[in-house]
Amino acid sequence: MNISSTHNATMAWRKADLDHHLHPFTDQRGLAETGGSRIITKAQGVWLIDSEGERILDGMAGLWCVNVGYGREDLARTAYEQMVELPYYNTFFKTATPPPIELSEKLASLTPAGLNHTFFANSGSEANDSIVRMIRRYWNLKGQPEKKTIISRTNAYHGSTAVSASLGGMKYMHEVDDLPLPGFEHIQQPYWYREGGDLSPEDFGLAAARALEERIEELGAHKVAAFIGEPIQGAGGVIVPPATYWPEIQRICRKHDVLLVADEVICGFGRTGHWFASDYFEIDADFMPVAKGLTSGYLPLSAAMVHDRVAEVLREQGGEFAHGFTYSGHPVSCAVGLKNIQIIEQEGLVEKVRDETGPYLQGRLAELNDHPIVGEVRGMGLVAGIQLTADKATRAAFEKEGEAGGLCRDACMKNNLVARPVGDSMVLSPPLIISKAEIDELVKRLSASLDDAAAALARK
Ligand code: PXG
Repeated sequence: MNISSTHNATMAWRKADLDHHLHPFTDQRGLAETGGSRIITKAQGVWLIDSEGERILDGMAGLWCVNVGYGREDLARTAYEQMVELPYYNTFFKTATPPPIELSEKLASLTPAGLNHTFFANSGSEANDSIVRMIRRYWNLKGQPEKKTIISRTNAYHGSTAVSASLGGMKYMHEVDDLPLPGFEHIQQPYWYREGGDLSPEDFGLAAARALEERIEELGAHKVAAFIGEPIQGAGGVIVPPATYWPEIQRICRKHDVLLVADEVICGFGRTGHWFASDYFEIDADFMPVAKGLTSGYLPLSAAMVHDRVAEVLREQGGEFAHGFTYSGHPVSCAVGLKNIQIIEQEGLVEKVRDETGPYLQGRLAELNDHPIVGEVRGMGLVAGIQLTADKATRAAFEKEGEAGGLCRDACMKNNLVARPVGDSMVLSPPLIISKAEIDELVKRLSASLDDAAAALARK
């Protein structure tokens, strides 16, 4: 196609998109007013290509998911071959197909000790909905039907269905349709930079964890079913809890007989330089939802991992668990998941992130600490948050929350870098195959975008 015909195609797609396509998490009128969507047509490695032929560095791996990078023909071949062999069969009525069986066996060996049972779904939200149903079922079977409340944190993200958004602690999501549903409570998040005040990070980590114990005691432990948390909050702004946080949460859950859910939808499959962040934080979870990096986003698939101690009750005493989806254990998604894990293993991507590219990215980003509007760089492996601040000494927020992040995002877009603002933090989560040279390019573009954002703020 020549330049004008590619441009005409872009305009036609944009118009049809605006006329007919309702986007997730999007102000549709605002989208129209700013000229419509950027149309991504191709991708290779860490690079996206749009319908105008621009090359964009994807610092977010799609939505935190394309761990093995774009353009993997072996994943496409696996999907093709499985579709030809057996495109679909269900796992409901005493049948199974080989891919979900093999993938569940593989996941049992990869995930932390005891998480040996998999329930498949299609998204992180569905995995979390399924876990809520299993938690409620578990306590019913244990003869404690009053134990139903689930405690989460403010600014947590666990999905977008009515139940998973209730688990989440995003106020602006709750405001959409009067969530959370009854039975979901939220405590403080372990966000030292914004909420730690004068406490050291370690003391604040303990205090934030003890908010769980206080809430359990307020509600009565006999009413509290479970606690859910992302080991590192992703969509909330890449919030890495102080080292004191998770051991204390673990202690409190065990003491009060409260089940623990570690939401690894973002952290899983090498993102932090470990197979799971639970390995690093030594979280001994009863449930662990995974999605995203499970297939590197090539096909939708999620898994609710269930610990032996819970599965035993559900399996031995439960009878039929009346829950499931048409596509639970979809053979094509599961075959792609297996192949994706094989790629991560064969290419040593987890070790590469842990020993090479993770420390390299974190080190290069730490240089941005000197930037006038950067308050803190935090992260682990290939996930990072760059906290913007109006005052480095007092850690003060900008007057208009989100303005600095928005300006920085716009500058990143102009500089052909995908980085996401969360309030006034910029977050990054590039594909795990990113090279050191590409990390240099990413940091160069981000640094230029921070300059642009600081200049725009100064003009205001
Ligand atoms: N748990 C966590 C920790 C997540 O990050 C979900 C569950 C839900 O997964 P599904 O597959 O239902 O989307 C997520 C998803 C963002 C963004 O902009 C983050 C997510 C999804 C969409 C956008 O940061 N996380």
